[in-house]
Amino acid sequence: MAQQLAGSKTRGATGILRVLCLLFLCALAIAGRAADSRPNILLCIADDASWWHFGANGDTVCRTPTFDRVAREGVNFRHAFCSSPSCTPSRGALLSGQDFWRLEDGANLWSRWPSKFAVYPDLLAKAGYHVGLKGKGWGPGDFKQGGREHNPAGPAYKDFATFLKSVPPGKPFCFWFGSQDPHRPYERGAGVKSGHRIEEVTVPPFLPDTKAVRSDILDYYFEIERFDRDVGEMLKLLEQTGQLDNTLVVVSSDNGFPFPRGKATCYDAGTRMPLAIRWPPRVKGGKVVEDFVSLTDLAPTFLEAAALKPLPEMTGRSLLPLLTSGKSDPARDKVFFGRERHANVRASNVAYPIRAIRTSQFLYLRNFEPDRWPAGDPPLYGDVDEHLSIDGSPSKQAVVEHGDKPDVKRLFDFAFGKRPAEELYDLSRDPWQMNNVATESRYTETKAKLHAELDRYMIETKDPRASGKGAEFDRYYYVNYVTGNGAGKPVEAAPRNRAKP
Ligand SMILES: [Ca+2]
Repeated sequence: MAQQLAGSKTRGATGILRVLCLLFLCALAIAGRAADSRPNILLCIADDASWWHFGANGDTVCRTPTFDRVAREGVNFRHAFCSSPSCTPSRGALLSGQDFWRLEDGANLWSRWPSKFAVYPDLLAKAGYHVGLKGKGWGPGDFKQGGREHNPAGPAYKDFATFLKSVPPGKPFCFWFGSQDPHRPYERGAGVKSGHRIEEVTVPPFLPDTKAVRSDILDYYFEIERFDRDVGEMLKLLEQTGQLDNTLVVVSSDNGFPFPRGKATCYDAGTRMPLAIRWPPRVKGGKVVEDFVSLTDLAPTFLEAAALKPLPEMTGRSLLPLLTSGKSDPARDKVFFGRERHANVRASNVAYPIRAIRTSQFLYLRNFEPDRWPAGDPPLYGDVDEHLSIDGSPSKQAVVEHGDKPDVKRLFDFAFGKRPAEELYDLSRDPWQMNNVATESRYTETKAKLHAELDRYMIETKDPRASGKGAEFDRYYYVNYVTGNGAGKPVEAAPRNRAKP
């Protein structure tokens, strides 16, 4: 009897165990299905490409069929801006979803990444995503001094195919493809060799229209086309493995083209970014969005797409409502950006600090240190193409070497001359932002309004420049081991920055 009872108890316990096991497996299956339904996230980011130079944005010379496809089958943003027109702070802002001026060391080029700032790839990894990086992630700079083992954009993989093979079954992935195109240096004449003709090029009015400049622009196009082909290969892989449609694909850039008055400036050529997003299950294709968005909006977008909540410290706002509803958001009528230190190109390694607000009609800039040289100290003016400051790019040479000629002098001043404390451009009359109307009385009211809006936003987002602490940015360490104004030596850091963080 006792044995029968014991037997029945054992059988009872076994039955309960079986039920528990079944429940556990069901829970796992449900969790697995939930994980399956989350989208993969693929960010493809060019290095130094401006908004204009993509087919879907109106360029008739540069061939970008992949970008055009993503734009056509998804959403093309016509007013997307980086947080700062410089690789490191732009990428840091994108990864953290915060305005670059909130990132301490990370606000500068060749800086250290402070590990206290959360980045979306880590948050997605914690939520079960398989995360990887190919190419240029956050940087240039040093993330190891901040305590990280791998780049904030993800652990590095040889290529996308290798990464895809490493994704565990049932797990969504998050991948960052950071091309080094179209960053300088260029192979001279590559654009012409690839079949382009220099007569085809439209030279923006802030550059001299010479053969050398045209050829330089074609070399830049050659590299954008290579970036576009690389992205095309990745999409093909996703298509072949049946994963394309459940992948949120983003194609963009980190800052504008590396030409005078482009990269490292807060004019549109430095800050206006290509941005196309494709995600068929949630986003109807063929849409063009005019709302103003920032690349800081991407991190909260990715988190929301993965059913996570954006962090409270993120100043960017998810683009999902715009993407899924197709309705314009009246609050997205402006965007803010700026810059601190780009290359080490001024005495004492100081920055050229700018903060800016861009609306559909106006660009308003505040230059906090107008006595400094915006593009770097003469004679090198090295901020435009920092590690080429010795020989310079053909376009920079065209401006610098002929700066004493009357027709080029104006362009030289635009690119390298000192600037007043305030600049205001009326884009309805001046799309290339070459006629500063800040001192014209008819714009007094507009200027005051934009000034106040910029102030308000800087205070709200705790910009050190808003509370008189802007000099902090100049004291952050400059991890420069490529060049620095041609010196090629690490720059001495301020004493408090010499210690390990
Ligand atoms: Ca860049």
